[in-house]
Amino acid sequence: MLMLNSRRTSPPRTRRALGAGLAGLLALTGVTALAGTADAATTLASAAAAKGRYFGTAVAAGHLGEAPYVSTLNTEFDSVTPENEMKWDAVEATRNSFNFSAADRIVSHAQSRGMKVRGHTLVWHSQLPSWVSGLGATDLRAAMNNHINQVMGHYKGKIHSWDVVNEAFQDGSSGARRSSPFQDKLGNGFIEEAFRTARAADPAAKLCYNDYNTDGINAKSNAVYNMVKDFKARGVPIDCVGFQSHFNSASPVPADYQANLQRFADLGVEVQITELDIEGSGTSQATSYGNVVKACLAVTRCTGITVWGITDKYSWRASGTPLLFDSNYNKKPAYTAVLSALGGSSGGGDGGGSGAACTATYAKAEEWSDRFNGRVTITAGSKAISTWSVTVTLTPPQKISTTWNGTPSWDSSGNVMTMKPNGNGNLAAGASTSFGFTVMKNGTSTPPVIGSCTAS
Ligand code: G2I
Repeated sequence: MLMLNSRRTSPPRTRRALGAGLAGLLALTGVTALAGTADAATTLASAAAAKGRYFGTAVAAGHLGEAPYVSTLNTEFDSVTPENEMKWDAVEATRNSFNFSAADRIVSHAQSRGMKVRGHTLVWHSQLPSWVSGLGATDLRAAMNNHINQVMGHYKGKIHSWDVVNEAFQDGSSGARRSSPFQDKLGNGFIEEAFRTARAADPAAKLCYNDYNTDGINAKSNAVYNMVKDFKARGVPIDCVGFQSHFNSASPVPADYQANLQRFADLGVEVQITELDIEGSGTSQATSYGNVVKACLAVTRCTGITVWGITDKYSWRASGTPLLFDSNYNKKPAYTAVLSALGGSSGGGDGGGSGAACTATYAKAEEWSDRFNGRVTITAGSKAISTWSVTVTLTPPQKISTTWNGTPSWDSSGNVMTMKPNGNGNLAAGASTSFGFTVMKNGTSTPPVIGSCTAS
C-alpha cells in the first residue's frame, strides 16, 4: 500500500541526504558533522521508510523562502501537511470563489521532491468563514458538498490522505458531538455525508476522521470509535483515523496510547499520528516522543507520523518548545529519540562529537547595514586530516561578495557555496582553522546554513 521504500532509497534522495541535506540540520551555533555512510538511515524519513511508514510535518507556505526551514524540510521529511493553507477560510473565503495559491506552493514543493501530501482539512468548525456559519440547512449542505468537491477536485490524485472531518466531537465525558454549524443545522448525518461526497470526489485519497484528546481510551475516543465501527458496518467510506497527539504536562502521552491505536486499527482503518507535538524539553520530552514512535511502530496499520511543525521557532504553541528542532534548527534530544525509535542513527552528526572527522562552527563577525561577515571554524576530530569540505547555504537573494582562507565553488543556483582548503587543509587531531566570507544581505539577514564538515 505504501510505496515508500523504493523511493526513499533512490540515489538522488541519498545524495540529497548526505549533501545539502545535512546542511539544514547543522548548526548555526556549532554543530558537529560527520560524513555518513550511504545506506545508514540518518534522517527521520529514511528511517521511517525502512519501517514502511512516512514521516511528515506541518508546513507553512510563508516559511518556504527561509533556507534552513526548507533544507530541514527537504532532508528530514517525506510527507507534508499544509498547516493552515487548505482550511476553508484560506481556500474559500468567499462563497464559490476558490484561492489555492498558498496551498499550491506547498503541494508543488512537496511534489517536486517526491514527498506525499496530507490534506487538512475539509469540514471543520474552526477557521470557517462567517458566510458559511450564516447559511440555512439547505444552502449549508450544498456549500459543504461544493467545498469538498472543489477542493478535492483541485488536488485530485495529489493527496494521500484527507482529513475530511476535523474535531466533530466534544471534549469531556459526554461523548457528544460538538456544536457547529454543520452539526447544528445538518444533524449527525453531516459526517457521513461529507465522507460519501469525498469518496466520489477523489476515490484514490484515503479519507480520515481527525481529532484531539482521542489519543487514549476515553469517552471522546469511544464516541469516535463507535462512529467508525458504525461506518464500517454500514459501508460508509472511511479509511483512516487521525490522532492529533498534541501533548503537554496536563495532557501527557496516555499509557494506553498504543492500545487505543490498535483498537481502531482492528476496525479495519489505518491510524495516522497527524499533528504530533509534545511540550517540554530534554530527556523527558525525548522519552515521550520515543514512546509515541514505538507505539505507532507496534501497530501494523499505523502508517505514518506527522509532527506539527519543523522548528520551535514557528510552533503554534508560541511560547513552547514542542518540536524536534530548536529555533536555530539544531536537532534536539527529542529528534535523536525519534530517529533512534525508528531504528535510524545520526552517525554522530547531531552534536555528539563522537568520532566526527571534523566539525564546522559558524559565527557572525562584523555587520554593516548591507552586509555581514561570517566565519566558519573547522576543527579536526580525534585524527589528523589532510583536507576538509563544508557547504554554506544562503537565503536568496543574498550573495557572497568575497571569501578568504578557502577555495570556494558554487552550485548552479548560486546559493550553495562549497568551501575547500586554500593551503589550510592539514590539521592535527583537535586542531582548527577558519575561513571567512562577506554576505551581501540584499534585504535578508538570515544567517547562512553551514553543512556537514567532511574530511579525509
Ligand atoms: O491548534 C493546533 C491544531 C489543532 N488541530 C487542528 C489544526 O489545524 C490546528 O492547527 C492550528 C495551526 O497550527 C495554527 O497556525 O490551527 C490554528 C487555528 O485554529 C492556527 O492558528 C492560526 C491563528 O489562529 C491565526 O490567527 C493565524 O492567522 O494561524 C493563522 C495563520 O497563521
